[in-house]
Amino acid sequence: MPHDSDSFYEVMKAFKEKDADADGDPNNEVPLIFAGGNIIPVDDILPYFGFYTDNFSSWAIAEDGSRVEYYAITDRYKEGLSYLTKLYEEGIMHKDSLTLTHDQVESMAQTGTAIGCFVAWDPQYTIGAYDPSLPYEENLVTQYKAMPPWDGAKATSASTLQSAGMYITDKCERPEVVVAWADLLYSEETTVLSNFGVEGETYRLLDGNKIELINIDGMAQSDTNPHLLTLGGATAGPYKRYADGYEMYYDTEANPYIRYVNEVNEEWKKAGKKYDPWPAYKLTTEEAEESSDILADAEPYRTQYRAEVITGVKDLDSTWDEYIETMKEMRIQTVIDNVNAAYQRFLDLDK
Ligand SMILES: [Ca+2]
Repeated sequence: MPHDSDSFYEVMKAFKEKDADADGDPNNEVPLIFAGGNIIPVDDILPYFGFYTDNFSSWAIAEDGSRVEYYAITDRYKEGLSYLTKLYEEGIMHKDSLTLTHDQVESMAQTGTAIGCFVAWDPQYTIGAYDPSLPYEENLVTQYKAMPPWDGAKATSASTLQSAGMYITDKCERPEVVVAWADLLYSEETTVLSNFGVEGETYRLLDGNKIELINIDGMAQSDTNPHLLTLGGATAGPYKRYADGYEMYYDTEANPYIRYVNEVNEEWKKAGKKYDPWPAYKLTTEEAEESSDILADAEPYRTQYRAEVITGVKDLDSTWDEYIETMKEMRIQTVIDNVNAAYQRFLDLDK
């Protein structure tokens, strides 16, 4: 199991060169792949380098916790980019990793392409759901193990502490009805419905308070939030997320794989290898508006530059200074200041 960038490189290289799937063709393996076209950006490798990032954002909390960095203009990001460029150049990273969608990666994996490493919430999303009718070892997904954070790094945690809001338009004639409906989102009944669906159809109730998911074809059953009722993107919805009186029941005899992701999560937590969830700092309206105007230019520029460097259109070392200069002209420092003002207000709450 790789434990730093060098050993990861060696393992990926061996996967590529030594005919990992043993079909006699040493060139049909995919050592490393991302679904960068929609949900799995190549930046997902950065936490392994010790980036304390929020999911899917370009921000990282500095090592001493004192401030938030727009990581895409830091030297350590430059090192990460250089590493990704090497993986691309040498054919270790799949050449379409910046544009492939998750569906495409999933279909490659499930039609026989040997993939060495990929990113997913649960390996079943990419490799295919565990089939309890087959022996454990014959399920391809069981051959994949979660790679622990590299030396000195930790894994990111979902940003479950982010605040979410609900807005009512001034055209709404009966706001009290909307608010009453919102109240329902915090009831135990609706929480169970939104997380687990309908009793008898998508879950079974055992011993009065144990919920077992059923009939969720093709979905990884270890996922306890199967998006049966999605509100506001499901992960940051303005509603109660956990049903206090219930617990998940897993039939580990019928499906010994079902708790794999949870177990890895618990193991890393116990070993101190998980960052705390991101703080719920909040920008003022002015800070947010100004920042989003600037990021509307800076973010596409960041991803464009990242793609050009990785694919070799631009040479990293000779264009980096110009990239930083352009970011400064786009006033990225103003966004950094705004975000840090909000972060500081959050830290001050503890005082
Ligand atoms: Ca092969």
